[in-house]
Amino acid sequence: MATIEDTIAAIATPPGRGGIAIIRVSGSKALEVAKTLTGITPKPRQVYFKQFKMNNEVLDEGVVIYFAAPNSYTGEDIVEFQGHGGNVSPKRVLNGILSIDGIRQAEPGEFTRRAFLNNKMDLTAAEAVEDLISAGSESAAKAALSSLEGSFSKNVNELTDRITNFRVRIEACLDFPEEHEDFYESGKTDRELDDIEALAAKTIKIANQGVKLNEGAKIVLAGSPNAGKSSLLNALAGADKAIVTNIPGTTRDVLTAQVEIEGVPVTITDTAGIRDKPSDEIEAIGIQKAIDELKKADLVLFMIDGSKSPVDVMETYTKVKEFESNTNRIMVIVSKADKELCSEVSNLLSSEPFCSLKQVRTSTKTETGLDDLKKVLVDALGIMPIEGVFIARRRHIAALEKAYEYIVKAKDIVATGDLVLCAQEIRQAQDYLGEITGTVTSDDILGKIFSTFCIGK
Ligand SMILES: Nc1nc2c(ncn2[C@@H]2O[C@H](COP(=O)(O)OP(=O)(O)OP(=O)(O)O)[C@@H](O)[C@H]2O)c(=O)[nH]1
Ligand SMILES: [Mg+2]
Repeated sequence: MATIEDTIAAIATPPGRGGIAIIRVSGSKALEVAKTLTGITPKPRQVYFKQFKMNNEVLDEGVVIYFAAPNSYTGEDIVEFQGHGGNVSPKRVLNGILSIDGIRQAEPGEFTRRAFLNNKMDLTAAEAVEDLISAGSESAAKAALSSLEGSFSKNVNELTDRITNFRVRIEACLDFPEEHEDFYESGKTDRELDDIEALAAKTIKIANQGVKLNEGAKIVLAGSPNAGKSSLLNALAGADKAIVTNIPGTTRDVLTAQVEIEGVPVTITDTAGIRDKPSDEIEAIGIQKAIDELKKADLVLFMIDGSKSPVDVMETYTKVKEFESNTNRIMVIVSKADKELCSEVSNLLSSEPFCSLKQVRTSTKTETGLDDLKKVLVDALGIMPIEGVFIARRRHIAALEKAYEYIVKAKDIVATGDLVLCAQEIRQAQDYLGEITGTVTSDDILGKIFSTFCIGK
């Protein structure tokens, strides 16, 4: 069975062609591995150029560095072999290392898990390591780095400290009832709880933005054939990604483009035009795929060709609505603004259901309305540029919201004078905050978190 006592090894750099690959070894046998492969016992933090050999066979040559515990990433002895990149050479070195008795392949995220267990970083920082690696935009990377450097934990710890101080006062009051009046009279208690609530609300707001940066958003272009969806995808992506023709039913497959809107990584998905009578089986499959994409969208841009009499627009909309019932997530794009707006389309747009939806008129030919569209998207996706934003995950939001719920409960109860119950509620809030930074965390949760990490990190 794998335990934390094992010495672990993994290639820390991505597979494929590259100049250098790093093979990392962590644990009590790391130095023995260095000795076996290079014939020397490296001094901590010194660089040696050596051949990496197993049983007299040269596997590679490169640099070996030793980081002695506890001054290493994991807090354990670490040896790094920096050899040649590529698909083969690093694996030969790793296999050589794994053939040494007592060394096993690291599990995903195991180096970082050990760093957490050895108190080198708290849980938000450990998660930020992975979020930094998979950041989809510069803003996401900056926010991840901010969490890694402790800005998220600082917020949570400040909240926890204030709650602890409040608990100390409550407990004192419970132990020494003569302080009971003082507890209420000064108005300090109300102020303290108001401050705690405000800080929790602020932290949730920033964390929500952090989740957006982390996860990005998904926008799906949908509508009747020939409405101009693929043209809009190309315009937003700034590249000819999708085929555009005047033949209805051109797009069959799902196509995506990555764009950045106010720093948030956004995936724009182009889909086959939805109609009742597809021209062939391939188009029918494409339409089904379009419908599947609707279910995953944060926002659907429903495109209507503004230049000609609407055909089946209501039917197509009804279909879209069937799979995206939240109309806050549907926006109407009226395309081909360089041409005159057809009066029937105009009538359609001023009547239900379209008059209740946000509408933007665009032309990809003259680029009219594209800047407006981006502004409206920022709004619709709830993207707010926030100072000091840190990266966050849904589990953090869930825990913060629970903590907030208990803070509000404590506030209600304190007014009734039931301080025992109030202390219990505030304690619950504290426990939820502890889940975020990892002071209160089960093995199950840790397993879930670290299993999504890269191997070698
Ligand atoms: N004048 C004008 N023509 C446009 C505009 N956008 C798209 N078109 C034309 O409309 C036709 C259809 O455009 P597409 O972008 O392929 O439409 P689509 O919605 O992807 O169509 P399907 O893939 O068939 O569902 C093409 O001939 C485009 O050149 C626009 O803003 N102005
Ligand atoms: Mg298309």
